[in-house]
Order: sequence, then C-alpha cells, then structure tokens
Amino acid sequence: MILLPITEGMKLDSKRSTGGLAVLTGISGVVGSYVVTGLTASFIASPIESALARRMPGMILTFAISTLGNRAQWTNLVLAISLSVILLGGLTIGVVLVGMKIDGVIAAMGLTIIVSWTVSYLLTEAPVAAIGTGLAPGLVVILHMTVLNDTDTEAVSSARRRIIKGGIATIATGGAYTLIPSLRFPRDESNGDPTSKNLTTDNGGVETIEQELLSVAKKRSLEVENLAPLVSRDFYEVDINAINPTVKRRSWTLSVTGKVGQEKTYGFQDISRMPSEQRFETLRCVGDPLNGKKMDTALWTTTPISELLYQVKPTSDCSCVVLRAVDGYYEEFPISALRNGALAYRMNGGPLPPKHGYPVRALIPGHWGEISVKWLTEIEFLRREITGYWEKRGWHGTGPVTTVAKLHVVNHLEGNRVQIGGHAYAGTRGIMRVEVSIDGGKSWTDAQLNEPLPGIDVWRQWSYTFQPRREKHRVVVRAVDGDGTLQPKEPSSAIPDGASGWVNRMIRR
Ligand SMILES: Nc1nc2c(c(=O)[nH]1)N[C@H]1C(S)=C(S)[C@@H](COP(=O)(O)O)O[C@H]1N2
Ligand SMILES: [Mo]
Repeated sequence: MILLPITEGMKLDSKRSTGGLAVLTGISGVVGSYVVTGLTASFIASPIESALARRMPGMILTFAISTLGNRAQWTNLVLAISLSVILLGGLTIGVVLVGMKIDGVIAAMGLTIIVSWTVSYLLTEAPVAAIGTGLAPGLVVILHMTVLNDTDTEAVSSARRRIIKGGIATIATGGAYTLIPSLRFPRDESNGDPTSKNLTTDNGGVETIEQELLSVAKKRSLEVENLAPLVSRDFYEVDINAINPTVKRRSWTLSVTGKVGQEKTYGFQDISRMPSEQRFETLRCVGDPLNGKKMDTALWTTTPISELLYQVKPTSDCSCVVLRAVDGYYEEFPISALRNGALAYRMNGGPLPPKHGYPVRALIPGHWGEISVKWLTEIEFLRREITGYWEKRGWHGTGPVTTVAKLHVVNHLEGNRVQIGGHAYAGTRGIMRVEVSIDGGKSWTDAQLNEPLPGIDVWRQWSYTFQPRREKHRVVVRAVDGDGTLQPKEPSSAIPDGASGWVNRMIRR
C-alpha cells in the first residue's frame, strides 16, 4: 500500500506503492525546486542539463541543432528534469524506509527533507534555493502517511484515489510555494543585483551618450512598415544550455592567462572603469538559415580588448586565443580577430541582460556570433591550436561572416504597389549596395538603403517598391559588400560554414 496506516506496522509493503511514492516525491522535489528558483542555475535540473550539454557527442548535437534548432537544448532540459525526478524519487524511497525504521513518520519526513535538500545543494551550490527541493517531497511523504491515509479495501478504486490524492498533494505543495513570492529568487540577475546600479556615476555620462546614439539609430531607420528597426527590439539568443548561468557582478572575474608577459585578473569595476566605447554591432549566428532571423543589432557599451592586451602583452606561438565562459562554453580563434574586439557590459542603454552574457561578454567584430562569448571568464593565449565547442561538433564558425541580404517584409501599398524590404549584412566589409530583381534574376535595380549606423560591423536596412505587372513575381535579392564584391549566388546550408546565396521569393500582386 502506498498510504501507510500510522497505527499499524507502517512499512512500505508493496512494490507498486513504493514506486508511486518515488514518482511523487521525485516530481514534487523538482516542482518545489522550480517554484523557488524558476529556470535559473539554482534549479536542480540545471547542473545536470549543463553537464549533458557539455558532454553530448558531436554527432547527436549537430543533428539536434540542425533538425530541432533552438529546441535542441530543451530536449536536454527534459532529460535533465527526468533524471532529477529519478534521482530524488529513488533516494527518498531509501530514506523513507530508513526513517520509518528509526522513528516513524516524522523521522521519514525529516530525513526526506534533509536528503533532498542536500542533493539539491550539492548539485546547485545554492543552499537557500534548495529548500524548495527539500520541503516538497517532505510534505508529500507526510501527506501520504497521515492525512491521505487509505482505508478503502477495494483495490482498483483505492489505487485511483491514491493517484488523485497524490496529484492534489503535489499541486498543493507547488501552490503553497507560489503563494510565497518572497521565497522566489530574482529571475533577472541584473535587476536583482545591487551592484548593477552604481555604474553611471563612475562612468559619467554613459547613459546620455547611449540615449543620443539610440535616437540616431531611430532617425536613420527606414520608415517601412513591419521592417525590424536598426536596433533590434528582440535580440535573438543562442545558448548551449536551456538555462542561463547566474553570475553576480561582485564575484565575477576575468582572467587573462597563458602565453602573456603577465597574467592578470580583473573584476567588474576594473573593466567598467577603463575608457568606455559605445558601439553599434550586429551579430549573426552561423546556424542562421539563409533568410532566417538569428541576426540582430544592438548598441553596446564596451571596454576595447586592446586596453587589456596592452597591459598583459600576449605572446602566442599559434597566434591563437581561447575565450572561456561560466557555462563551460569556449571558442578558439586567431588573436588578430581579438585585437578589435571588445568587452561589452551594457546593451541598448541598460545593463547587459542575463541571457546575453551578464555581466560581461566578448564582441568580436565581423565574425560569426559564436566567438562573441557570453558570461566571459577567461582569455587564454595558447601555445597550440585547440578545437572550440562548435568546431568539435562539426561547425566552422570562427571566421568572418558571409554576405547576406534578407527579404522579410512584403507590404501591399495604395495604388497596387508592392513594397519589399529587409536587412543586409557583411560584417566589417560593410554593405555598399543591395540589388533587387522582380523577374527572377534577369534584370536588377538598386534598393534604397538606410543611412548607415556609426560602427565598423553593422547591418543596413533596404527597401524597394514596385508596380507589379503580372500576377506573380519571382523576387531575388543580393548584396554587394563594401569591397565591391557581389555575394555568391549558389545557396548553401547553414552547416558547416554558414548559409549563403541569394534570397528569392514568389510575391503575388
Ligand atoms: N558562454 C556562451 N557564449 C556564447 C554562446 C553560448 O552558448 N555560451 N553561444 C554563442 C553563439 S552560437 C552565438 S550565435 C552568440 C549569440 O549571442 P546572443 O545569444 O546574445 O544573441 O553567442 C555566443 N556566445
Ligand atoms: Mo551561433
């Protein structure tokens, strides 16, 4: 029986009831943890998920990324949650049996709480957040053994009742936590971190400069309905983990190590007090499909990496460097790319958001987004080349971006005119021209471009309006980069070198 009568011998006397209690305690432990932490690093499944992300064999991950895209990490998360349920459930069964032997229900509950809390704490290193993981299974154990004591003799209906009662117990536990919002941890570290406030005083006028630049970007945007602005409202996100690491500004450090004249470690204030530089910069993921949307632009407040290089004096035998991060992510690339890189700690007029690498991320102009490492902790100058996270998994994403012109907007205007538009990007080469064909590539006309944003690595908006003469038009778009090079026509898939080719689309009148 799953529900143990206190008055009798009180033991778990059937296999099925033991299994049921295990499932319920396991689930309630994970739910309890989630309710307190949300999807943060303190959530019990988080370290398991990140271990999975680090160890996932290349072939499986590449397959998952190309078929599932961003959802690949969510399969890891589901797996991690299941493992957490099994772990907690399995442990509590043993613990309940021991507790019953020692001293009965209260001991069983107490031990359950202690063991679940300990497991959660050991995994997440978050003692307070682990309270959620401990209390919920404890409550389930006591509810099972007392309040929901089963006296029904009819096996089938009692089994069903047990499941219903167990479910209610679990939901009630979750609900109880939810009603105590003070238990919840701030999900947005940059809002909850007190050290994130006193920045502007140190950096005199940073916010004013940011606001001026953002209004420049607004003025230079083309007025085309539905066209995403020059500074993205919803910046894409690509992470190896479904759950972002939580990093505090106070304890964050950046070490510069390896083949350097002098190794050095910097705190957040060391970085943010160096001369700052505001940059508009576009990022595009090497996994972005040809006409995809993993390409965005922001205004970043940064410390140029050259400031640090000047201090540490790197000497590398392979002219290569690796950037490492809190989440176990790392990417290796040539030092030449690092030289005009920057350490970004503010984005679009506010602190760098947690999902974009709080408190500090790298920004490497002109290259695929993957080497712009978020939650940056170490810059190591190497003796010999190593293979980065994505390159181990079959991608070639450490080099410069390809040229692309996207077609995202089709507006039907008055007078039967059709307006089309999008963004074009060629990294540090810049965009000189975007050409449009409405006859499948036979003839070409220049599109209108926005006045470029200041910056060495920014996209441009384009738009073109025409009067359709047929029912359907095969529209093709192509970009010419700042060197005068026309982008290659042949389409290629994102993996391994990044998608390229001319975007085309059938447009109806
Ligand atoms: N630490 C860390 N840095 C990272 C990643 C990551 O998973 N972990 N993803 C990389 C990839 S593949 C890209 S395209 C960019 C995306 O940056 P965003 O999420 O801010 O858009 O971050 C890069 N930096
Ligand atoms: Mo990426």
